[in-house]
Amino acid sequence: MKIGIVCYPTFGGSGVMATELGMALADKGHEVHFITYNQPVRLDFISHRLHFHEVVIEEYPLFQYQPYELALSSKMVEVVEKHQLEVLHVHYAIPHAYAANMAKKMLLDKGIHVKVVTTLHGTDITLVGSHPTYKTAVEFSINKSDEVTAVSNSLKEDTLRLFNIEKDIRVVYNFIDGEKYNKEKEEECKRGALANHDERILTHISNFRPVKRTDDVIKIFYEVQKEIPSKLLMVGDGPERIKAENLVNELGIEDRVLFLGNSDEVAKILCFSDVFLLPSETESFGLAALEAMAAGNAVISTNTGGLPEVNIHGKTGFLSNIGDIHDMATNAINVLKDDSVLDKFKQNAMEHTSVFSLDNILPQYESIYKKCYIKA
Ligand code: GMT
Repeated sequence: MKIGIVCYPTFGGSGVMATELGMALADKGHEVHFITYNQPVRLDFISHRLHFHEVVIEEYPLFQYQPYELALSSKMVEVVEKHQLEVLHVHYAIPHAYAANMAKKMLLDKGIHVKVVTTLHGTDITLVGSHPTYKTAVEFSINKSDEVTAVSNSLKEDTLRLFNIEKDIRVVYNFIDGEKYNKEKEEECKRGALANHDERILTHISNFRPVKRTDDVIKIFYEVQKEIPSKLLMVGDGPERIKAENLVNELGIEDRVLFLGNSDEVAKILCFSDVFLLPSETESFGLAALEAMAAGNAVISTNTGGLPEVNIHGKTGFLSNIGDIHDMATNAINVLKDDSVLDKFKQNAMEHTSVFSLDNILPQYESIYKKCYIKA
């Protein structure tokens, strides 16, 4: 099929997922066109079936806010027409689902039919989307999409609770390309570059927004390092980073915590690590936790949103209430203090990722694309 993918081209999970999906679809013989304002960070042009179309915004002094949705809709119309795309698969409802539905209407006026598949990822529903500022437009875009998917049962329930939804929402979990993580394991993991051989490594990866509670990550680690010789890797960047760095300094653990910034070598970094920390306020799925599990990390997380669907309490890691630093630190210490316990959790975590394998998930999206046409 000929598929257009619209996403945020950044390090955020929805953009990462959309990019991995596009590359996997191209590998299976589909023609995939990314329509975004930058080349997606994880996009490598290993296939001649992958294309990237940049959405360019013309700045005009009258506008306090540049009308990105208009530029995006116009670009979608242009690309669909030129390349005869059959489906526009948009990731993250705001503003992508709205822009895609407008593009669909404009194309219909020209006698061109394209289907819109919207994948809901998280804060497009829970934090931002349901805010009165956006709610009407988000609800409209969801109801007008040909197919709607959510990345977890929890997100589906949140969507049905927060909006007046007239469509079926199908749950399609995020996926993982296990091959990538196995490859890192096979190549020698140069752990010694970051920690002494007797030290454990804990990792946190996020966009350092308040919802990730990065201060809790530092506080949990502070308790852990009192009992277990260890290092903490903080990967990513965002508004809370300076605050997290200040807290590390206040607690006097600068020599134990490394801030690595944004990285497109997440698989390499995770291969060093033993435990992944994700104490989020809300998390519709927790793609970073899944990636960590694939690299053999036990996960210490909160029990919010879709996290219990990914991280199985007592098997792949542990779940705690939001803000319960003591419980999360205790769980991490219990996992880390004994080699055989840690190995068991790591093994379980890796095994559990088979539920989210590319082989399981990709056909679900392909059948959704086909279903749009069968229904028409
Ligand atoms: O909603 C966000 O925080 C942004 C979004 C993203 O683009 O990174 O993250 C959401 O989508 C990810 C991919 O499906 C999920 O793994 C994250 O759990 C989800 N974030 C939240 O729900 C906070």
